[in-house]
Amino acid sequence: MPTTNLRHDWQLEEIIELFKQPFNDLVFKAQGTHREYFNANQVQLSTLLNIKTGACSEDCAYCSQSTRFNTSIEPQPLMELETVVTAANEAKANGATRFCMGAAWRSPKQKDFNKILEIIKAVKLLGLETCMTLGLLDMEQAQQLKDVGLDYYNHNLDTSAAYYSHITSTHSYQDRLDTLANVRSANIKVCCGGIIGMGESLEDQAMLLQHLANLPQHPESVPINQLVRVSGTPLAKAPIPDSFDIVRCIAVARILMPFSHIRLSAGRAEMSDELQALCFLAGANSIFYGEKLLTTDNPTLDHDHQLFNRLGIQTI
Ligand code: SAM
Ligand code: DTB
Ligand code: SF4
Repeated sequence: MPTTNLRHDWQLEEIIELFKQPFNDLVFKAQGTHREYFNANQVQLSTLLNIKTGACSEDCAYCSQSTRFNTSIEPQPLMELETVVTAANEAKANGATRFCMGAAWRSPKQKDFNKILEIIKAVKLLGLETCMTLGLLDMEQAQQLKDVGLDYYNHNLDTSAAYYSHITSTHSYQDRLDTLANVRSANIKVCCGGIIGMGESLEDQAMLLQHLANLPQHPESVPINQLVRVSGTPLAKAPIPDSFDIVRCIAVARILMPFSHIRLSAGRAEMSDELQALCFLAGANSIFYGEKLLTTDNPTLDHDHQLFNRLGIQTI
């Protein structure tokens, strides 16, 4: 598939103009773009497993796993290899093609890193694509992950650079950009997106998408999460965004990054089937599939199968 005609020079005003188009025009344009690059009736399935839970030093305002907030999460150390492999096998049997493993760390420590490398090797042997999200990485760590065959690294920008200090004070936007650059230079595919519903403005959403689209190479996967409002976190009572704004965000991401998988990520458990269908129409072509995200609930497998059957969507 030719990627040479992908743009990396999006101006903020152009993106805001896309957001402000009439809804039908925007969704029609996004669906047209989607069809140029993808089968519009296929959705990719990624299953998540939290391999290290809670007790994270960072203060990301949305996160159930920060040690700074009083949430109901019971911290758990890094999982044993066998437990991860059992879960990966189950995900594969249920139809997932990618297995994404998350750890609540600012960055991985050396003592855990060798175990992480063994986990990647074992999950790859099952014939699944592997994805890890472990926090900040230096170049050497990224290279070590690549050497054992890691396919994707997830590291979200979460919001605009301008709004980031409202969300986290313990690391910077630049820290996250440096990690993304390290992952890219190790030749690992990039999974990078953000969260909607943290009190950010439309301009912040546009700036986030601008940043992603103007990276030297578009992320191969772009997760768009709707905030899951976790009790005990500073964002527990954030207002729920207008459903149509989620669809607009997906549509703009699809237009800006036509060759990327746009993943309708966290928040599906609170979305109607009709809203999810609109997101697929706007160009979302991947989901997190499995009854749990990291610490919160996702739709049941039965519910997702029924939805895809009703929509005539084939899963890959
Ligand atoms: N600690 C690592 C990091 O911060 O990159 C990896 C795990 S972190 C939980 C992965 C991503 O999950 C975050 O960057 C955020 O985008 C998403 N996330 C976490 N909690 C969320 C929530 N309550 N609602 C929506 N997305 C959330
Ligand atoms: C991403 O963008 N969303 C996933 C994954 N990458 C790691 C995480 C969503 C977490 C939702 C809240 C929770 O379950 O704790
Ligand atoms: Fe820690 Fe990641 Fe949660 Fe931030 S998002 S508190 S870094 S687990």
